Amino acid sequence: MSEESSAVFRRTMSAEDYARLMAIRNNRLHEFVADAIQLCEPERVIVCDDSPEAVAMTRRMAIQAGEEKPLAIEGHTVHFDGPEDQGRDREVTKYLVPEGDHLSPALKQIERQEGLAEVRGLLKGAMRGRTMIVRFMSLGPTDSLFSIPCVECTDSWYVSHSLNLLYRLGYEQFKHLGEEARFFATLHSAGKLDERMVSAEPDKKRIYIDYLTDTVYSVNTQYAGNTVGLKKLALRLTIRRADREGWLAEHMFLMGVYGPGGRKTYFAGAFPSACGKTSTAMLPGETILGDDIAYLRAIDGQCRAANAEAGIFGIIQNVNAKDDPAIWDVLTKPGEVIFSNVLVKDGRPYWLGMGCEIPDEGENFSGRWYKGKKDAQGNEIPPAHKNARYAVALHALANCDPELDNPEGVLLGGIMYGGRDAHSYVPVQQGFDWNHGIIAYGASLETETTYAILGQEGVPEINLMSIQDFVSLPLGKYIRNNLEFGQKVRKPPLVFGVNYFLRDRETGQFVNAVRDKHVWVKWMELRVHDDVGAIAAPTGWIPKYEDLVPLFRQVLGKQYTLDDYRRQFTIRVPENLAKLDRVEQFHRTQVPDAPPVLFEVLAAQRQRLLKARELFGDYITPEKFLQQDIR
Ligand code: SPV
Ligand code: MN
Repeated sequence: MSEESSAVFRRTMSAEDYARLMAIRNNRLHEFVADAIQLCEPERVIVCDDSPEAVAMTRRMAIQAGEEKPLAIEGHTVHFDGPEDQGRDREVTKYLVPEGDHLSPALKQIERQEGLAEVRGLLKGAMRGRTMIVRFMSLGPTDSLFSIPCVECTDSWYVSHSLNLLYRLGYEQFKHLGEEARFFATLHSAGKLDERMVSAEPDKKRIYIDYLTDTVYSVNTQYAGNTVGLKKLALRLTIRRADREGWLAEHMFLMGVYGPGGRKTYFAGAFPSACGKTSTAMLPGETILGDDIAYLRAIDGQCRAANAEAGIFGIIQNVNAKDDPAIWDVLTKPGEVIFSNVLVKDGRPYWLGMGCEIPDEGENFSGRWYKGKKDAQGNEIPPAHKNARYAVALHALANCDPELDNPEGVLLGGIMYGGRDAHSYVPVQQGFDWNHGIIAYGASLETETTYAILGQEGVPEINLMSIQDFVSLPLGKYIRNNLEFGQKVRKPPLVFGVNYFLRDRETGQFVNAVRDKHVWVKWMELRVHDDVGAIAAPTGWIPKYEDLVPLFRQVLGKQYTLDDYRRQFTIRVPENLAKLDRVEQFHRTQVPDAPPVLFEVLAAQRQRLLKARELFGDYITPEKFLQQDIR
């Protein structure tokens, strides 16, 4: 360590904090922290270890500093982000690209030196008069093949408190790794704050990712997706590391699903935001290992998966007692929960679609709120933001899976990809093989813009594997890595496509109820063990009616009619051909390095659809494919 760094530490740290930092023998770490201090000029620096005292302190300080307020229920707090800081900000989140390097044009980027100068300029002196908190965490279970050590320097107690809930503590891991710790680093400052302790200069918000040094810079923002470096910012760095090392880092939940005789089968699932991801992972009676980011590795010929995180930062729109009992339970009983951007009245949080009366006034992300309040553009402000969130540790959930921290991860039986597709894909289907599933469901994943985008409702948009925003590699390379992964394991997980948003062609109503997804998941579980057969349709294996009837009865107590089945599983040839056109067009124009096999698999799907149309017409009830193998 340089003399200069040492002097910087002594000037800003207590003897205990200094000793804690020095106990980690890692030169790059010391230089990173020293640089952060010199750049941001905090009044003092606190170095946290894994002790319960350190953890409790950051929570206490978040309240004391006014970044969070306690709510009526023990352990619950609320945090507000500014009106222009309510979600991940695609526009100002950029890769720093070194000269001579090239990323896909689809990715936001800035020349590295220029970007560094800009973001470091904004961070200069940003922590004057404040405390910088140094946190050590681990992505993936600690002391395992999956672990990635991470350090975050932040001036936000809210961010530090969120780290407690969402990740595993990693100070001890850093200590024994020493110089071997190949860590990711985040430097964050909330920037100038207003009287509500909210970032006051959203126009100066920048989130820049330096993949050359595995460092993230974030400034003038508080929304956790922009500031908790271990979340999507680290995911972008992880994808590059996984690419170099031959494994996969995915935007996926992990869950355990019970099958006959009490056996448990693990599934991963990729869904774009607000497409049913967390509510699938939280299905009552099953177990959850994670709701956002999974690492998949081939270990001894098996596909094993671990959650990068240890908590949930979940959307809290339409969470109600009936549809999401497990989430509802943890959000309404004592225990540590951080709510953000909900409506608060008399110490109680309210959110959209919670299934009860919402007060006419209170405090929300806009400050004091009353019904009819308008923003600067004259638009009515909703009581809670639709991207309002809760943060909670997985261990706080009654349905948390006991294997969450297993250093070897869990054996993965299946993967599901789900989008928001009103017209074409059936509610559940299984790929004919790994490549077909990855391409026809993952690389073809479409979602639809919602009412949130003015005048654009229902416009389909490809979001490859639901991870497109975070793929820091050429997209074709990323697809190839997925395809090749299937060859590294003896029995790759089965790949399923699900669609909770299919609508009736005549009425426009959803063809499924919210909880029907539970039946699909149980069907997948049976498929993994070959306990039920399936019908080969042009787009994949689909369930047989006689297998769904008992599942609907057992899982939901519902009578499942042949009419329901036909409405849900009729193959819509014109809509599927149109979807194929969009998918092909996307890959031809946006993925210059798409692997040839991708187009072969899509062409084969087209052939099957055309053949089916010739035999049976445009809309084909599933039983037809019992008579004739369409492959
Ligand atoms: C998502 O939007 O996909 C999230 C939350 O999981 S964020 O941290 O904003 O990425
Ligand atoms: Mn996510």
